Amino acid sequence: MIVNMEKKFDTIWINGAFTTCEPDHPFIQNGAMAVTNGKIAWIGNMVDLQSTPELLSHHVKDLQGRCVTPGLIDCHTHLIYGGNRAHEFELRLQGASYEEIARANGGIQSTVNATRSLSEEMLFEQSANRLQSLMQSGVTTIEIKSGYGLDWPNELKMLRVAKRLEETFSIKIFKTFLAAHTFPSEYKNNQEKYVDLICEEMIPIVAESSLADAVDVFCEKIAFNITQTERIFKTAKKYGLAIKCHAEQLSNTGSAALAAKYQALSADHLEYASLESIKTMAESYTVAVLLPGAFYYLREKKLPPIELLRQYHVPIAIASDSNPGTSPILSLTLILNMACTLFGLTPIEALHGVTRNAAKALGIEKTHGTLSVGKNADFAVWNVNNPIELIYYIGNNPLYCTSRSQNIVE
Ligand code: DI6
Ligand code: FE
Repeated sequence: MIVNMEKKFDTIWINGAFTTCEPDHPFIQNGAMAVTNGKIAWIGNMVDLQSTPELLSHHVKDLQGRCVTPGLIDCHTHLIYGGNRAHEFELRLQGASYEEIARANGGIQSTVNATRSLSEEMLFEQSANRLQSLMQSGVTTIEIKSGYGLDWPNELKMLRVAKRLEETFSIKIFKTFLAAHTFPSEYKNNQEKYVDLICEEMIPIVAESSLADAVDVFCEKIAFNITQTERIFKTAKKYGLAIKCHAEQLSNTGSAALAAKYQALSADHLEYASLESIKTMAESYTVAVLLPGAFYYLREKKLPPIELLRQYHVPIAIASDSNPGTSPILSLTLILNMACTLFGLTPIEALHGVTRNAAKALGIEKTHGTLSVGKNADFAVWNVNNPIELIYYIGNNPLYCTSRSQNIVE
């Protein structure tokens, strides 16, 4: 018997269809979920509630049969940037390749120029609009990379904007330092000096000032080679930062295996990853982050090795890769659709790719990614009865509301 003076839960959500993304209890058809201090305190069938909802909490919310999922996690984005690259989109439609445009000082370098020229205030404003769009597609946690500054003042400007976005919108932002995105024009003929700058000056400050959670490298013919990548990984590890890698997007470099050897949280893209890379990833629990938006915009033909990832039980996450060059996409539900239609993931695999496995790709799986007792109460409520409908429609917005534990001061 519950004593009326003290209610058991802060809030209780009733009459919902819960997709927990837990392997053991994936769906609760007519369920309830209770939240206390920003954590999930109880989840189960309505019939198993200890008492009537009103006796359990002052705040009873009737979901009226709506579908509830964990809050979506976009675990790979480049959301903070200046300008846009619509012109390159046009050039590619006329037959120019991404590499050709990059080598002609377009590509990442052109966004670096545009980002450097913006004030911190303007950069914040432009990025805030994009963040709000992604949040409207159910995103409650997001990873954002630096990498369009490529000198210390501008990389720092990006990381400060990320922090301000986090505070302004009460959303968890995992910050990744990506000074190793490409060689800025002033170091084009002196690449080693730029790697020195990253390893000897930038990473130590990033780590000591807790400006980022991880370090990422774009390992590719047009960016950092495998030796340079390894040196940056070693430095990141030495300073206690997690590792991520843009691996084998355009060619087979062995970078996914290298990232796994350094216990990277994730290796991302992977269109050209080999069997060897996948075996190494499986051994080190490195998550495969697949990015169908970039595959789509580049009109890539080579699919990532989905079947091998399944066979070796490498967790598959999917993300927007939201960026001005190869994936100007601001809807994670569209990305869910693309993961199914372009990559052949099942809808449930895709959903796990933006929840439980995306949490693993950020190393936050103890607190995020599933609707389970003890985890943060980050969830999305949708105006649909079945989670497959989130993936099936394009162009409507079925989001009803989200709840983010970041809102709650503990
Ligand atoms: N791979 C990508 O998909 C983005 N970065 C990367 O290394 C593209 C970034 C850009 O073209 O601006
Ligand atoms: Fe990327």
